[in-house]
Amino acid sequence: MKVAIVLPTYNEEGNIQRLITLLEEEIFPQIKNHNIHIIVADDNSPDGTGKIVEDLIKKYKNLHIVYGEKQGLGAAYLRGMTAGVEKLHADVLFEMDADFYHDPKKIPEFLKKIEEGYDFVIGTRYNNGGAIPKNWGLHRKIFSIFANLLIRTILFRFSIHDWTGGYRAIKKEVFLKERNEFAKYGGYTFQVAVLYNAVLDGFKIAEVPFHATDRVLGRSKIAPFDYIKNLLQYVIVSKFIEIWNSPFPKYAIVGFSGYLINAISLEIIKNSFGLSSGLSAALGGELTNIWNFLLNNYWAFSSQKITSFNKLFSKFVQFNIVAFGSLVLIGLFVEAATSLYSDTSLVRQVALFVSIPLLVIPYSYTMYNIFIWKRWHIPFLSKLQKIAG
Ligand SMILES: Nc1nc2c(ncn2[C@@H]2O[C@H](COP(=O)(O)OP(=O)(O)O)[C@@H](O)[C@H]2O)c(=O)[nH]1
Ligand SMILES: [Mg+2]
Repeated sequence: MKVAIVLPTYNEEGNIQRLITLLEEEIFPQIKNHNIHIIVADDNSPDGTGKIVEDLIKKYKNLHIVYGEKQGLGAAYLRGMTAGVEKLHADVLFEMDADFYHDPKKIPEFLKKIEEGYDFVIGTRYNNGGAIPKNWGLHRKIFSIFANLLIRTILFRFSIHDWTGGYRAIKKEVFLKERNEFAKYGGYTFQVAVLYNAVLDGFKIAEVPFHATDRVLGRSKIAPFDYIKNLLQYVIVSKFIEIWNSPFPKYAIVGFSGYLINAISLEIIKNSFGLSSGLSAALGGELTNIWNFLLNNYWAFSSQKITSFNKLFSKFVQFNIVAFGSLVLIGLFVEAATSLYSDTSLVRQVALFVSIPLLVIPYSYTMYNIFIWKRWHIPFLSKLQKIAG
């Protein structure tokens, strides 16, 4: 494969020659099965970084430089990667800092993951033996760990440990799909945005642990507070949009309409057929199940719509089992609340009311997504998911 390592630079005169030499003389010779290039994306650094690279280009034919205005790191990557795809026809693009923060010895491991079929390989500092720089102060360490934990929690994607890091290898297809995310945001928010969109688009993600090392020469260019503010804003807004676009709001409307159907049908059945109250409620309950199942299938979860008649039937049976589980949960909760406090109408009603958002919604939405409509693929439940059909 053709690989382009994009090195963004702004005033890296102290590092760039040493890094390029290390890559060319020590790392690349170990990689025999790929054709590797370096693209320096320099923003007309006043310290003469570009001149140093131009001198090295005379020596290394696989070294290139693209200049541009200083418009932030994301814009520099966009420029470098666009050149990689359009001019070099690269299949794989690397993101890597020019200040030795990212251990270049790890490049072969990234490429191995790509060979295994992954689309997006992330260098991670937070699991499997990865590490943040040892010489960082305690504050910075806590801050860095906490920020990533917060992002993972808000996005509710725990299998990716390092969202903010800038040591990555992506396939050309990922770049072409997500290229608009690179220059949309200030600071390093683009790193999260590119990765998050790749996750939503279903690209296969892998992680490679590495030890980060603080720069020895030159200065860091980040402005921490702006960075954190933009990042948090991005993550919260994006998660909100994800939920908004998911089946969840429609599922909630279906659930509420089901409640109304249940209440009304109880009265209609009782009054028109003269059945006992209990039987009327049970029949109304089953009518509600049918209503909920059909509306969820053809509207809320229409992206995973079940169409074959046989499957519709077996899924409806499963749906009833899930609904029965909800009843059990409500029953247990009301029972617990009344025995814990007092068996009054107020406690019963409050317990019933609270049990819906606390237990029934998380439980049933999860079951629908895992077993009925199967939007979520949970590795350790994959056997059960298969059985569910
Ligand atoms: N082209 C370009 N490179 C940048 C810019 N900001 C940072 N870089 C480069 O991006 C890498 C990481 O930047 P650095 O200042 O070390 O950030 P830190 O590691 O988060 O402190 C280095 O190679 C920088 O030279 C920019 O605005 N334009
Ligand atoms: Mg750095």
